[in-house]
Amino acid sequence: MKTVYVCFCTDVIHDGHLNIIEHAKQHGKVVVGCLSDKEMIRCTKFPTTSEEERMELYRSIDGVDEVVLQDNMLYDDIINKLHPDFIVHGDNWKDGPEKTIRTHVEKLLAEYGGEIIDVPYTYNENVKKVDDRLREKLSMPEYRRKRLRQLIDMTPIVKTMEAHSGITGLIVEKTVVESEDGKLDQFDAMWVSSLCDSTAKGKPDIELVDMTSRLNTINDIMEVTTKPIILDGDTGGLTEHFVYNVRTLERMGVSAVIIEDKTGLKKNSLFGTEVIQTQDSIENFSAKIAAGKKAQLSDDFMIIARIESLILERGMDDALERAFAFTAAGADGIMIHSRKKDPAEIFEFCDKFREKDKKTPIVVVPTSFNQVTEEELASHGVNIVIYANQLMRAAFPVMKSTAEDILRAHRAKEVDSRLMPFKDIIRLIDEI
Ligand code: SPV
Ligand code: MG
Repeated sequence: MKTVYVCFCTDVIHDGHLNIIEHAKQHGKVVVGCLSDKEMIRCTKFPTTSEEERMELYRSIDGVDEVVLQDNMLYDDIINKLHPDFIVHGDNWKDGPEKTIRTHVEKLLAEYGGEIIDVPYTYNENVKKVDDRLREKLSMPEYRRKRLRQLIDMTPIVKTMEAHSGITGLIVEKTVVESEDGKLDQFDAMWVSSLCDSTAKGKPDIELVDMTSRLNTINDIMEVTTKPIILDGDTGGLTEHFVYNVRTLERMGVSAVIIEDKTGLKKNSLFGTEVIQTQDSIENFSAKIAAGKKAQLSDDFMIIARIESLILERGMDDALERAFAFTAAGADGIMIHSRKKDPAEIFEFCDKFREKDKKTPIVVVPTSFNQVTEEELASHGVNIVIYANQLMRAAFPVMKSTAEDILRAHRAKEVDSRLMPFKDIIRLIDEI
């Protein structure tokens, strides 16, 4: 009896999956692999059911003889263990990002004479409906909100990219690449930066763009994406206002708000001591955190305390004292910021914090110490890395030079080669 292997990475079974099993059955004993959470997050959609529930679901399909866990999206573990004679997959993996996985599998099978069977992908109304439903489910507040905490537990480091509009949200949502280890990779979460949200509106980053406007930006992003959102909440404003905003944010499905321990007119941290900035007292800021936590209704929402001691050159001891005080006041995480060119002080903070606190998530924003890798940060106990402004900063110079070149040429032909083709825009934006 030959062994036929099929990998599933879905929470819902539709006609397409059943069709694959039908094909697989004809070639021998059918073993279905359930792609592990960790790998599913990196290459496809976020799971809305547990590994155990998915395995149970696959076991219930007629024609499935055995279900195993697959812990490597490239199939190495499965191929080494099972030596399947055939691997059956929808032929959609012949193109697009998944092509790299198919090439890898083909190479592994060739070593012992195994074969790939590509089954024509099932495109019909039912399959589309199931896929759409799953996407919609992921965008619902209760799913989106808890996803950040789930990611902290499931991934070595939560890779977060800034989004300040629907279109930048779509880029964070949909960008998938083949990474160095040959696997696919994508961003886990989105940061709605005060700097980028303000800049997109042509305004300075001084809490001038009010919460109503920030909520509109979040809503634009939420309309077209499913990934979790971390809001840059500036100072959190007055405690009396912050408590209302916490309720609004959690109701919308935002996963976390990060508030910084500054008071008075807030200026961007990257100015450091070049401008006047006042740090809040430990007592006041702790009281703001505690009030926010008391107001919160769901268990999932996170209030993360951002410490500005290193930015304002108040020293490591002050940063650590604040970190422990804010955690004691109820903060669900600590963001430590620095504008040094190298990450030494960030590493020192993380190491010292982790000596006493092994669990509270640490967030960092490597804008100025940008040589640091995600792996290095994770090895110092960092849980969330935020690329806080790169999409905005990438777009601006190109838009400016395009405007200048059209002005100079008195026509648009000269800039055409650098523009995105219309059909790519259509592909990026889904139609219902
Ligand atoms: C932001 O993105 O608005 C931030 C991070 O607050 S920083 O600009 O580095 O202060
Ligand atoms: Mg900010």
